[in-house]
Amino acid sequence: MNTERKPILDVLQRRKPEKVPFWLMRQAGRYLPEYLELRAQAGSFLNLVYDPEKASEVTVQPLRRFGMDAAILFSDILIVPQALGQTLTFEAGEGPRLDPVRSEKDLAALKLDRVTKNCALVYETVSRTRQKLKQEGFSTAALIGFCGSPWTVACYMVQGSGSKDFAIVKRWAKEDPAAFQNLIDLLVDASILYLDGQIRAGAEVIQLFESWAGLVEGEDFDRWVVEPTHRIRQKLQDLHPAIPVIGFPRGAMAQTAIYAQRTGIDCVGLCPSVDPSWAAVQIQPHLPVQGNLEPEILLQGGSALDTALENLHRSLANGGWIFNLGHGVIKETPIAHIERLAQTVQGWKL
Ligand code: 1CP
Repeated sequence: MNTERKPILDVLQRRKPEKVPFWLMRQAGRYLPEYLELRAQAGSFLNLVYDPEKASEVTVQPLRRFGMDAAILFSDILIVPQALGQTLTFEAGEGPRLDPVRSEKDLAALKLDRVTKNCALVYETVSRTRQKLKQEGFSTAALIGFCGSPWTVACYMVQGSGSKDFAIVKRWAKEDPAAFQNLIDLLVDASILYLDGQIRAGAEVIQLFESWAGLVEGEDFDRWVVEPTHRIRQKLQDLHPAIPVIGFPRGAMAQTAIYAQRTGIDCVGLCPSVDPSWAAVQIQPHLPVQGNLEPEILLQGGSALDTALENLHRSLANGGWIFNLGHGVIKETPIAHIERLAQTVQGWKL
């Protein structure tokens, strides 16, 4: 029998953990020389994602240095559109490029029945990562699988790239909500298939990235953010009742409380703009939270980092809490700053 407890699962399943568990969004990545080496060997980001040996290595790398309580699968939210048949490339230094989906005809070219086959190498990465974590003695670290939430993935699919305001997708959702709903419905189904595959391969926690939650409000927030997330959560509950789901509605501000109440998720990720003392009162009595150190403060380090860590601890340590950043690690972040963070967080008593 495995008697070793995983602190992150303790928090998510509402048991008292022995410590404050921590991990960092984008913890695998370009601030680590060992990542850059494998990334160079792979030749491109997508080659790295679809190479299970290298991708599982990259997933475990940050734990070897810093001892996080979770590893997050090395992949990307745009793997789902690619698996549906949309063309995806990553231009060096420019981010993703997709052939945009803007009509019912474009939508008809996407096929749900390809998803499982096209994601087989990602599932292989998940199972290899579980093996590596076990072999290397990371017995209290959990493996997090993930996907982008439908609204956020639709933003990239329709725009065809990153954007500040995703004006084209917002216009489509306003002008022809019935057609846009078909894209969202397809992404709900594809996300369920993809996450089911990750869980069967060994993912123990799921995170849903809703990076563009802040672009919609009111009824639109309900229809395009809350409702699709709720459908994914419900179906995973039916299929895998023991697997907790973290939702990360970046930029949702006060709507974070609505998201936490109505989606059925088990924990809400807070972005840096959410005041932790607000979250302690509004969210933690109902749900554990994850977050939310400003990545720029980690980049800065020194006494600013120490003070920010202390403040977060004071605000959030009395409720369910997974320590994390409020967004991804910035690639210029010195390794010494992450070591300092890890040491501080690991030293906290509960
Ligand atoms: O080497 C490179 O140039 C690729 C850079 C890179 C990396 C390391 C991209 C391209 N994606 C990733 C990995 C990644 N992406 C992970 C791996 C696990 C980890 O966290 O360590 C995860 C969880 C993601 C999720 C992701 N991809 C999100 C959601 C989180 C967020 O940042 O808000 C989003 C929006 C993307 C899209 C994407 N992929 C890559 C880039 C540069 C972007 C952003 C594009 C943009 O909006 O401009």
